[in-house]
Amino acid sequence: MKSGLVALIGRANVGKSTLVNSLVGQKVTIVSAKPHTTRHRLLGILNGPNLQIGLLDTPGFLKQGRDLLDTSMSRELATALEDAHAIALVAEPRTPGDIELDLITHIKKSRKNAFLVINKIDTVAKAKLLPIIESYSKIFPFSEIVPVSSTKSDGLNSVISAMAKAVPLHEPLFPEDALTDRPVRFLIGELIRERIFNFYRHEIPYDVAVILETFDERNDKERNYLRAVVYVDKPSQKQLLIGKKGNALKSVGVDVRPEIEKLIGKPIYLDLWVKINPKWRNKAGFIQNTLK
Ligand SMILES: Nc1nc2c(ncn2[C@@H]2O[C@H](COP(=O)(O)OP(=O)(O)OP(=O)(O)O)[C@@H](O)[C@H]2O)c(=O)[nH]1
Ligand SMILES: [Mg+2]
Repeated sequence: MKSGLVALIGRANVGKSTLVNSLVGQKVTIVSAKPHTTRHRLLGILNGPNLQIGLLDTPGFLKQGRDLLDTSMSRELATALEDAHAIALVAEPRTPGDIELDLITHIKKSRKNAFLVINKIDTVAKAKLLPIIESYSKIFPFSEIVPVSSTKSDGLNSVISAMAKAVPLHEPLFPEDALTDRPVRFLIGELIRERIFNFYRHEIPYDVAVILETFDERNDKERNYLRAVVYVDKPSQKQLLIGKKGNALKSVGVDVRPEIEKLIGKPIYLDLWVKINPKWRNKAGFIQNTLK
């Protein structure tokens, strides 16, 4: 039996979270077309024959932080690097840029086994891959270079075998029926945040945090009552989020409800509120609360 932790690191938006979900076989971490969607490290668990991998999804690499949220995201990434037995650098099918070079420096310092996953190969012609692979292998001796498409589930078996080689012989680290280390309360807040990342433009998603304040799980009730608060930074953002006659916020609720119901296996009543918490991105205690 082999079991260990693999950290997936990389530039924002390269598809780390999509890859984690594809490998776990279920959605455990949220995905959006906007960069810096993931804010906390999160464990997804992959179980295979004689193999269990703890996949550490991490926030996209930030060269320079502007506030405490950015600092916290960078710390989450650093901790995942420390905890992991091996590292998967995830990149887009392009020659390495500044961010990839910085991350390779971190990998070198860690002295851990590292392999490269080139994701989104469905977006480029095959002929373009070879020069990209060559330029990466000149920079660092990756144990393997694996081209994949996470959305098309293409090449996933090669990723799993690269991971299997990189983790130690060990009893399973986690219960075999677990999919993630995060409590369901956190996952529900994340699903709501994912909708906001996908529904709203400009800076709104980046200034939004979601906290599930009430999760009434009583079995005697036909529906579970959930109260979630969406925090924003400014009054103008609150207006935009709610929309005319509350229509925009209502659409978020209608869209996310079935997915929450699927997650907890019971119909819900979802009460969504918007509150202003000025400069929350610089409040350590509040940021910590978004993790629970
Ligand atoms: N075409 C294509 N798109 C992909 C693939 N994998 C991910 N994407 C898209 O890339 C975007 C970013 O995906 P995420 O999984 O959120 O990326 P991430 O690296 O976790 O991003 P951060 O959390 O912001 O660092 C989404 O729109 C995904 O649908 C892929 O293999 N092919
Ligand atoms: Mg992510």
